[in-house]
Amino acid sequence: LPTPGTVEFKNVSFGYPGAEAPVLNDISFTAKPGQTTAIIGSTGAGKTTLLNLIPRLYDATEGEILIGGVPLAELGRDTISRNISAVPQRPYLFSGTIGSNLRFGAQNATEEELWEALKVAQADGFVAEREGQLDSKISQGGTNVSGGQRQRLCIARALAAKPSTYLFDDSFSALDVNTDARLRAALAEPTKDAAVIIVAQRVSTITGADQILVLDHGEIVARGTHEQLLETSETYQEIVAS
Ligand code: DCP
Ligand code: MG
Repeated sequence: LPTPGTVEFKNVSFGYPGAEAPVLNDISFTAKPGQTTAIIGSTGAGKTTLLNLIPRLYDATEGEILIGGVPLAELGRDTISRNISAVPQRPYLFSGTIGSNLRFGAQNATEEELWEALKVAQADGFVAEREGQLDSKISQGGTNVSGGQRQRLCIARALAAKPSTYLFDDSFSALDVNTDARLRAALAEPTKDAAVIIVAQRVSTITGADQILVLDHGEIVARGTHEQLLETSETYQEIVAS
């Protein structure tokens, strides 16, 4: 890829099959490598839908999405999944072990690399305490770990794949504020050359983002840094105040 990681939306609209109204309307932005792009907005605004278009869970109805300057349609599923790590809003673990879950998308990762990913994800502590550690069993759906642990294991899995683009859908909301802050600080180094797109509920998660997109009813109603949006966007002020 010419500029791996860069995600570009060009006038993208999307409606779910069979639905009357589009869920996303004329979305344009560029998420650059080395930068964090945050998406914030009320429930139902279309944040998850927007993220899901990037790994082609759905295809845009209008407009175009490019990764590294190449339209998604020309990239092929393998290239897309090799380049993108997505942590979904409801993260999922498979039946197997912690190690096998982390190696999904990183088959050749060494144990050392897995522990490194766990450390960044603030998950090394509880994994070290489990009997068998990386070999400890995970039940289907990950029902034998807590929601916050599941979220952190899925973040570690995303890191272990070493992609050029990271998509985090509300991945930090189940964490307490301190763990959230530590995790995001730890993410800086491993994601420094990647394009990072974060959907967030909490403003504190994204105040440091290079670019914040405020999504409302499927449209980007404002964009800028935290400071800029505090000055310019009423919608953003309302989110901050809520
Ligand atoms: N929608 C739909 N069919 C789906 C998923 C969503 O019709 N399979 C609709 C429901 C919402 C709109 O699309 O009206 C946007 O949904 P999103 O899940 O994209 O919204 P958010 O991610 O912004 O909401 P939340 O903050 O609750 O996660
Ligand atoms: Mg969502």
